[in-house]
Amino acid sequence: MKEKLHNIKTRAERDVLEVVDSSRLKDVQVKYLGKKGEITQVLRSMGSLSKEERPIMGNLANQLKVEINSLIENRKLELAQKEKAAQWETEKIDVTLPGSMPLIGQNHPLTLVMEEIKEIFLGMGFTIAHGPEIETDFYNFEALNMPKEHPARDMQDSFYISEEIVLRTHTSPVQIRTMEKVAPEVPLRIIAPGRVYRRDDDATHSPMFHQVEGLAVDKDISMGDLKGTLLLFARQMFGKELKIRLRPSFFPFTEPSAEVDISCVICQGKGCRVCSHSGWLEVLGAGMIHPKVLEISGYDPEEVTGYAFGMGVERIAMLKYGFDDLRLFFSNDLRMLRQF
Ligand code: 2NL
Repeated sequence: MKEKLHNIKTRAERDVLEVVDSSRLKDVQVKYLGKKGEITQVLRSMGSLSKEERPIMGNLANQLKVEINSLIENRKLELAQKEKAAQWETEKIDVTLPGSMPLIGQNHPLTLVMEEIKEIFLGMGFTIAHGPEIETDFYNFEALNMPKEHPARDMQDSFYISEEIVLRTHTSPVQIRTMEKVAPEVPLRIIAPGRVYRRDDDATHSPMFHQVEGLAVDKDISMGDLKGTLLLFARQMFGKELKIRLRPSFFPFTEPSAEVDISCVICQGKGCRVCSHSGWLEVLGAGMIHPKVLEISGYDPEEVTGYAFGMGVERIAMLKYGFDDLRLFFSNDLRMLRQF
């Protein structure tokens, strides 16, 4: 039996050393120390020994059991270390590699221009007014002196939700709503920036675009106040030396009405391709608020007067940044957006 134990010891030592994967150590443990393992069987067969031999062999077998157990435990630690080292090798991080830059967003050029326009008018004492983008026929057309069959409605072909509900075609309804709220109090000076919608789609028209309208209502507001305000605006927006001119025009909601030009920002009025060799660029529409519009908004046109103006933000941004196609603003092209 002594020999048998010796033989078990030799094989167990070899088996433990041959294991290279810690999950296989369990097999060795079962083979020698398990319920049906070799040592267990030896211990069970003690019955066949003499009284004198039994404790000696029992002792030797138990000792061997402890030895094999510690062989397995040591091997287990050794393999765990090796496996950890191998894992470190494959998952090694090179801390000297350059990091990956997080994508940092920036304002859209239209947002920048919109902010700039707002800042200029805030600086002149205007406040900012907002209103719904889905409007009633009354606020979008009727209150602006454009009754149902008025031909001016054709120029603002609209998106109708129902017969009485439209996507606003300008931000004028915001101004009507504000006047209704404030009237008959004066002075009133507001701008109404925001998205507007028209059934148009080509290189210079988008079905959604941005407008800033503005108005002032007070006793004795004149066309001179309008011209002075717009000159200050144009000079802050495009340059100190710039000139403006007003040409007669027509809008149903202003009387008299004017188109407002600025001297060409490209050629300073000498004439170039951008201004079609005229020296002037059209940037705004404006006029004195029609008495009917004042009246429907709650003001007495005998007591107060007012001017109003409107501009397309895309048009201003195209001139400021030299864009030739308005669709660039809405195509989400990072090559363009990253330049701002
Ligand atoms: C343009 C022309 C304009 C107005 C807008 C306005 C608003 C009220 C009363 C009277 Cl509540 N007028 N707005 C007046 C003249 C011109 O816009 O070319 N916009 C892009």
